[in-house]
Amino acid sequence: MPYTTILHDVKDGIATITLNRPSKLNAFNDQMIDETTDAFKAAGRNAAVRCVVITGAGRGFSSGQDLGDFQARGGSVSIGEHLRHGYHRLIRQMVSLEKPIIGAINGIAAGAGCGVALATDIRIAADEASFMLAFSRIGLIPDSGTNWLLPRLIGYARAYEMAVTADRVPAGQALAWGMVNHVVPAAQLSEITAAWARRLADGPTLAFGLTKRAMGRGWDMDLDEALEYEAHLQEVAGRSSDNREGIAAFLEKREARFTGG
Ligand code: LHQ
Repeated sequence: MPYTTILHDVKDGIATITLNRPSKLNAFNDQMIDETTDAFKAAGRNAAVRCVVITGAGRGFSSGQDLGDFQARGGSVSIGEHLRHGYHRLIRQMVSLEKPIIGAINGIAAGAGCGVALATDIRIAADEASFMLAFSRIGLIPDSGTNWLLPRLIGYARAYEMAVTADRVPAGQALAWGMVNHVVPAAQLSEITAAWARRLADGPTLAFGLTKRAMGRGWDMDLDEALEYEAHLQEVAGRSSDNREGIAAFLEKREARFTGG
């Protein structure tokens, strides 16, 4: 599918998705939701892709739903259906993608844009980035998985405060709260993200994917279930060529050369 609202590049095992409606701080219209979902789906299908990076063009990561676009429909669309057919597919696609996703958060991530940022696995924020649950400013509740993801990351008290105040949380605060993994100078975001992407794309992709599955499902399990699930997934990882290569490399005192299988 030819994309018009995102830039999409696949090179050396790394797929890069750039939200590309900079004049609106990369607000999501229907097309951008569909194209982003499709790009993540394609990353899942392409065995050559071993890491995905998502970022925004211009000074924003994403300002969430394009409110002008939604308003223009004059109330003809139910918000629930819009979410079900749009953002839910996108968030599910990201969370279920068994490959690491890096969020290179270059600027503000607001509303559903914050939800998309939270659905990445490793978040690297520029020092000028910020996060904002803009929803309550327009009389809505957080959506796009935010109510599920954010309290798990930073705890209920902080998440609820972010929701009811809709205040901007600067990158440094987000780091202190555990919302992002790293904060870097804006001018170095691309370079540092590229180094992270290289490292992850050179890793044992199957094990990275199964780890994502184990941790994602583990949230809702008791200890016995989680232990059993780990054993089941480890059985799978233990049959991979990367497991054999990792052990051989250790014993031969050399760097492992993982191929992802
Ligand atoms: C925008 C937007 C935007 C359109 C900036 N839309 N143009 C799901 C289901 C259905 C309905 C509702 O929503 C949802 C989920 C959601 O995402 S709800 C939350 C939607 N997002 C927001 O409420 C955030 C709205 N934006 C803002 O509050 C500000 O733009 C922030 C705080 C993000 C950035 O502020 P500034 O840095 O001061 O930038 P700005 O406001 O000047 O924006 C730059 C341009 O981008 C401007 O256009 P203009 O033509 O005047 O230069 C804005 O109108 C446009 N823009 N966000 N969401």
